[in-house]
Amino acid sequence: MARGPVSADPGDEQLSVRGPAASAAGLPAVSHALGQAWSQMGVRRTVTTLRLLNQTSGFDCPGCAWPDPDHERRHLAEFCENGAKAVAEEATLRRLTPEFFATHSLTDLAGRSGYWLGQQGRLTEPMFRPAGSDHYQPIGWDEAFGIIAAELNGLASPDEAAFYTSGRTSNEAAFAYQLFVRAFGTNNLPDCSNMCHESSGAALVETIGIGKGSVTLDDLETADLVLVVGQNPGTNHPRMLTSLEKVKRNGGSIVAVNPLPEPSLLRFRNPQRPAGVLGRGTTLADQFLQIRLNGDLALFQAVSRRLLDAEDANPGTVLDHDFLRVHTTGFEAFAAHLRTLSDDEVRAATGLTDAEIDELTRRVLAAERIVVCWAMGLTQHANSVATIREVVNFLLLRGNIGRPGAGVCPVRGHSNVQGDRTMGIWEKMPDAFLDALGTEFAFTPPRRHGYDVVDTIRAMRDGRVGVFVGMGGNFVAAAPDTAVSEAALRGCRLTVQISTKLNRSHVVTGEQALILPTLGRTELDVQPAGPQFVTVEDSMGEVHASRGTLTPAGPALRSEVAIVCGLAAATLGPTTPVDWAGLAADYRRIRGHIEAVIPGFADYERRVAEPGGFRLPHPPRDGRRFPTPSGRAVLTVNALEVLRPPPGHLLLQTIRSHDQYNTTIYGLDDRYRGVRQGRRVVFVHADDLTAAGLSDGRRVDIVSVWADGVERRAEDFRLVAYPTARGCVAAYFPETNVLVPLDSTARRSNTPTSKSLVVRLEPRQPRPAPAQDPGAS
Ligand SMILES: Nc1nc2c(c(=O)[nH]1)N[C@H]1C(S)=C(S)[C@@H](COP(=O)(O)OP(=O)(O)OC[C@H]3O[C@@H](n4cnc5c(=O)[nH]c(N)nc54)[C@H](O)[C@@H]3O)O[C@H]1N2
Ligand SMILES: Nc1nc2c(c(=O)[nH]1)N[C@H]1C(S)=C(S)[C@@H](COP(=O)(O)OP(=O)(O)OC[C@H]3O[C@@H](n4cnc5c(=O)[nH]c(N)nc54)[C@H](O)[C@@H]3O)O[C@H]1N2
Ligand SMILES: [Mo]
Repeated sequence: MARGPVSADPGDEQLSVRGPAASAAGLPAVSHALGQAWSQMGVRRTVTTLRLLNQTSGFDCPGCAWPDPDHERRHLAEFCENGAKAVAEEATLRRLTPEFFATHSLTDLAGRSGYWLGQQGRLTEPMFRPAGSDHYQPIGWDEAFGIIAAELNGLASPDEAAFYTSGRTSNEAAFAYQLFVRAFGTNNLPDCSNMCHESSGAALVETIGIGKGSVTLDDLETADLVLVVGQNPGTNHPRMLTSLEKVKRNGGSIVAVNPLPEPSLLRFRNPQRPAGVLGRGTTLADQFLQIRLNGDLALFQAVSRRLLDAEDANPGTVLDHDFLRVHTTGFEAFAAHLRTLSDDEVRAATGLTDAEIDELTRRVLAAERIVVCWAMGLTQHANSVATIREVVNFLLLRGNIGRPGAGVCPVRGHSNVQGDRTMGIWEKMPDAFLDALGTEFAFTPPRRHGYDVVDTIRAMRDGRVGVFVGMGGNFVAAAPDTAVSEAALRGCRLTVQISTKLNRSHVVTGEQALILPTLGRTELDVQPAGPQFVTVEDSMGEVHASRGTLTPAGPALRSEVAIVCGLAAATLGPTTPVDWAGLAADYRRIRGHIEAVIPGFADYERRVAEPGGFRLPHPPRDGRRFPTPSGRAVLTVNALEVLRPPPGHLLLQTIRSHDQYNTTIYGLDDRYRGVRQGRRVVFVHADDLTAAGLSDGRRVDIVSVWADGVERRAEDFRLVAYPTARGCVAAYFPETNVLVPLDSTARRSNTPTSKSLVVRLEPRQPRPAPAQDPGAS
């Protein structure tokens, strides 16, 4: 039997720490995954559900966007511990009914932790919070759509509404959603990508002409050298470890670049193989570069500089001159700039020794084929776009883009975040897309760029946006500057959340608020034309079908597609040129429109029916064609800036624990980093603790300082002495989002700089002894 929901909100009285693990996965991962699944779903449902995960006839894992191996190579159990947790979270047997909202006021709920909110179970009925009320009450679907339609149509301009998307939304729902928003008249389509891989997209479009990664799973697994930079795959993309293990077995080597010695990167025990469950496992990283936060631009410049020097010493042996001549521009300026690189600045930025960088260079010179993988460690800094351009420079020098076994591999987060972009979820889609959309549906899409996440918060704060709709996600908890973001949302006239589970964004609301409960990936989706499937695109541009099989969490739930179409029909009224009811009745019609509007989807219905689906075109990968203005890949010149926190300050990165999915907290442990039963910890190098006169176990406030002069404070964290890079500390988000200034964003991509905040640690006064029981005297 499944346990009931958590009743009390746990504190961290049980918190214990014991340092990083020696390896990742193995038997503890298997038992941990099953334990979590059983407690949410019971034994029978666990077995039937997990059997269908990532199989060609089942549903796509709602966890990360890591691709599935092809049809023939798929294991019977193609899932990982954290995928199982993501499924259990959705397929839980716990239910949240209208009675729950009658019992718990909004004031009560706003005092609960995100963990507690999520543990209450699946949302089952549409709920409405009328203006002035402290409770949600049940409401019918039509009435709910009517309220939203009236508010939207009452705005002075369509640009006074914003429509957020998180990256789990299917292609079909995302396409219908952006069509509705544009037919309504705005491009205000912020999405989680604005806080995630936006920097990757910006840098890659500029340099190689397309914002997506250029490698397939085969390329990765057959590379001679894989750099895993700013990424913690053991927790966030566990199935990637299987591919990294194959790299090793194929004779390749792996270099991890990270301020933290993430156990999974160092040693992996594959739970899909008997030897991995019980044995010592595979050593993954051949070299671990413990870089300082934000040191990567300097590192890539230093290696590229060494490649230029090696070429000078032995002309014609190091660079791929043919490739550079035929396929790139900008080499001369790039090379001239690197000749001025200062070794002292490189050392200061990276914290690495010359010998370490020399060793990496030797590995690079010995490798015919190189792949660079990265995630949030590269994308959430002020200069992230420049850093990723520098990664591209490094790869271009030896022709490592657009041939087998080589390329760029930005590892995406949410399972369909890449597909949502392909479908048009972006505040600044190119004209070609808008033209095609307008032609297909006989209307004129708005051209003015919309608001991204940060601009949406600014607009809500300043009263320029009054209606907020969230298609999934947890906007207010994921966003930076919690105090500012919460006030911004509370200032809206109406906030709407289309979601599966309760979270902070349902309890920090506008004057009026709606909860529209939706089906998840795992659930059967039956529409008038019969059972439906949806499609998703993984991190490597492969599109495939996902079919839910479980009975929906409640009879009132609607699919995301049905909700969007209902909302659109109510808002746009009889003049809309789109047959919304028809689209919701049969998703093949939506796919027909996608095929007409978006390149690469020809013969969609047939190709997606093939086991494993199909791959979208990628000109650099497919034929070394670079769709930039010049038709060539672009080498760029990027300034090296070294972050030097003032005396007494450190750099803070905000990261994920092993027991969370972004703002969804599965549990209170971070097994690989040795933390149990608590999340308010800050990892600090022992020497930094000593230098500051602090010690392991002390409680501190983390205070961030920034150009706006505002001091932001996250209260009461336990210091943990940890082998992180000197001067670089780490703590979990979303608790630390209070520290991220709204206006501190990456240049060009506007992504919050949540991996390099300047902070100081202020000791708290020891807690006073508990007051005497007044009844005792
Ligand atoms: N189980 C689980 N899976 C997930 C998620 C989840 O929360 N839970 N989230 C999903 C999403 S949306 C995303 S975007 C991905 C996130 O996947 P990751 O990017 O792996 O997630 P983070 O926890 O942010 O980890 C960032 C890593 O980069 C390192 N790092 C930080 N700053 C720097 C730097 O300046 N340089 C270098 N070289 N390294 C740095 C950190 O030490 C850490 O190892 O995972 C996806 N998958
Ligand atoms: N400080 C700091 N902040 C960060 C980050 C960081 O590293 N540091 N990372 C950023 C990143 S990379 C990202 S991607 C964002 C994540 O931002 P979001 O995507 O907004 O947040 P999630 O926590 O993934 O959203 C979880 C919620 O989605 C809903 N949900 C789950 N499944 C479904 C579904 O199938 N359909 C619908 N409609 N709803 C569903 C549930 O209600 C659940 O509570 O956070 C960003 N914020
Ligand atoms: Mo993400």
